[in-house]
Amino acid sequence: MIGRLHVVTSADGGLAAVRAALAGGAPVVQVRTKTGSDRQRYAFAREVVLLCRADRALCIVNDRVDLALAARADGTHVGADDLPIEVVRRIAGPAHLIGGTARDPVTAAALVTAGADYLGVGPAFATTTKDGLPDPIGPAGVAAVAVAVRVPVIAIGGVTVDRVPALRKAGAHGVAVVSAVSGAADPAAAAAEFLAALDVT
Ligand code: TZP
Ligand code: MG
Repeated sequence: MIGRLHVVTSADGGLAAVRAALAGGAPVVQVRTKTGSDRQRYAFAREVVLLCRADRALCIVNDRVDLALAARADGTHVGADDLPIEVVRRIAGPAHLIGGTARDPVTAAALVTAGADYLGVGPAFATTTKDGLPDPIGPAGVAAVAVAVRVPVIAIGGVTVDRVPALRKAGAHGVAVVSAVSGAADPAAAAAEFLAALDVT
């Protein structure tokens, strides 16, 4: 089963925040880059893959299966504007982890049928990290998805340590966070706090 804490990279944190999050015990790092050339994005992803390998963590690349495969990452996380999951699976093969994004049970079930290994579900709460998001679905919305699918549900959007218990109670397997770890003053301590809240030792 995939790890419960997915630390998503942020522009401000960069590699230093990734190193620290891994030191704090993060089991999964998602490389999320929205700017820069493909060469730069590849180089960053490759660095994160190597850091993750050294700490036995998984590395998942957001949006782009080509960058994920080029960097030899463990998986790709795709949303509604990215390549369809069936296509990502065809390109990447059976061993590649594929995450999909859903905010309702019908979409979630379709993504699982298409081959998603886990789902990012949200935004769970309001966040300023990503523009143009729909309204937060709250723990109740997360629960509606969690009961509809058999793959791990990873809640994303405005997740803080204090909100972990409600999300776990809603059936979330884990959480994905940007600002609460990658943007924290001490990402190692922040990751460790999340893991304690998620009951991971
Ligand atoms: N997708 C849905 S919410 C979100 C993304 C990338 C941003 C989450 O960032 P934060 O800082 O953990 O609220
Ligand atoms: Mg995307």
